[in-house]
Amino acid sequence: MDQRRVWLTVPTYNEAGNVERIVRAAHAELQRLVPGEHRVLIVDDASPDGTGRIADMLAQELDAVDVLHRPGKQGLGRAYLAGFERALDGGAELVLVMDADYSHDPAHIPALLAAARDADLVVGSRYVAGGAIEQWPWLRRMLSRAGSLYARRILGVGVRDLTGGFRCIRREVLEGVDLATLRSQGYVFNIELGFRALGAGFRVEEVPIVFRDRTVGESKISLPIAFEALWLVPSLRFPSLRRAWPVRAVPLADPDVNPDAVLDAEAALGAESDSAGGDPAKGVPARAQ
Ligand SMILES: Nc1nc2c(ncn2[C@@H]2O[C@H](COP(=O)(O)OP(=O)(O)OP(=O)(O)O)[C@@H](O)[C@H]2O)c(=O)[nH]1
Ligand SMILES: [Mg+2]
Repeated sequence: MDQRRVWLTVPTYNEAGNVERIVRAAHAELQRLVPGEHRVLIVDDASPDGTGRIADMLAQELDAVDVLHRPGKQGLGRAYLAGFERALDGGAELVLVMDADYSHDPAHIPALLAAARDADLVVGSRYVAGGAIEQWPWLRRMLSRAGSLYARRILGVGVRDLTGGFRCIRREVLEGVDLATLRSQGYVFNIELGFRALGAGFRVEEVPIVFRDRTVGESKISLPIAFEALWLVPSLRFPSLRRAWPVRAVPLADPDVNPDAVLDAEAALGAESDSAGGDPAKGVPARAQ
């Protein structure tokens, strides 16, 4: 496979109205910053609105663009994992991640890449000086803030925007956190990955981003996904709570995963505690404070 240093992963589900614009803009930004050294990977879960076909068209036209088609909607966490695995196989040293709905502006990519010179995980943050959220209704704004504060307090870490999905991740982090045992199916994935990274002693840094509400397409956030966060976050910090939570361990090498394959919880948790047993609350690197 063609090996490239910087991979951008863009998960898509029903983003037919956004995917072309975001991929072209991000691709152009990367071409300017790291010419010939990047790939853009669209991870589409068989979107019924034809996003996958538009993605294929882009991949045909632009050398650096690839598409990973998955058989059905398996959640954002699983899409990230599939993208990470492909990027690592493709020689990625840095893996960028962004949403397809233009909430994440490709104009912030230079700041994320620059920060990754000194940090292992860079989080585009709405909640540090210079960061902002535009055009969100107050309820959404409040829920997001409350969710971030909840995660930060319960986990005892200093990162202000743990749920943020605009990131730049060093290869070593993805190799060091035992991806196969990350459990979150939805948006908690970002919290879990950040918490694991801190626990493993990686440097986490936040750079300010201006986040904009999507103007095209529909949000995939749902009540079950929000509830996942409520009870999953405490169990990240307090492992004894995990017993109540059946773990789905997914074989990473198989893109046609069966999401119903619920493996033995104890076995999966045993594997996890070998690799991510630290408590970031006790040793948060200075940059994350
Ligand atoms: N491949 C894949 N992508 C997904 C899935 N769920 C969401 N996405 C993508 O993940 C990104 C974030 O999802 P959004 O629906 O924008 O969720 P959000 O950003 O929390 O909410 P809004 O901005 O209000 O829409 C978008 O690019 C989605 O298309 C999924 O199950 N599979
Ligand atoms: Mg969005």
